[in-house]
Amino acid sequence: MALVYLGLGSNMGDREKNLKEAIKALDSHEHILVEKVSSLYETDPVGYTDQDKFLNAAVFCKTLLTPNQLLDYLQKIEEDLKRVRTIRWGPRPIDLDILLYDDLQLNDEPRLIIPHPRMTEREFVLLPLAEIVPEVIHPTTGKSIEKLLKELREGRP
Ligand code: A4P
Ligand code: MG
Repeated sequence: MALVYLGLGSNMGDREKNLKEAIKALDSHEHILVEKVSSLYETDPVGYTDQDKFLNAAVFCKTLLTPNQLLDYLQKIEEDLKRVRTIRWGPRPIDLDILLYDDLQLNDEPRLIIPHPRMTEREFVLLPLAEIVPEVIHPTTGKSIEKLLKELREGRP
């Protein structure tokens, strides 16, 4: 089984419910086992800032799915939640990203890049992840999640 770390975000509708439904959908897959779920963190929007605050979380799972199969399933969950609640072109009710998949480094641009290319620059990713798995090593930098978070906060590379 592969050990995978996912980032979750929602800034539309009932954000807590969206995150919980996404986690329930993950756990309902016969080849995904949800092992740890972080707290939910309210965060200011990064990037396109003219939108509502996010709730972010991280999840540690074990899975028999390949990275591409896992991405397909995450996108199915996104679609299922979107179909119920999205306003066209508005913020999305759920964003599910594969942050890490074992110590795999994969660049199948643009469909799938692992580790997630922006994760080391984003506190809303590292903070929930550091809560559940501070010791896990980010394979591209060789640094632990805890160390990456500390460096980001101190403004170091
Ligand atoms: N894709 C490539 N690699 C991956 C991966 N490792 N995991 C592709 C998931 N998807 C991956 O994603 C666009 C495409 O990325 C997918 O079709 C997939 O094939 P998307 O979720 O449709 O679009 P997006 O969310 O706009 O892109 P992305 O890259 O997930 O956006 P970001 O950069 O993650 O930004 N501020 C706060 N506070 N909290 C947030 O959660 N999220 C974003 C989204 C911006 N600001 C935020 C937050
Ligand atoms: Mg995404």
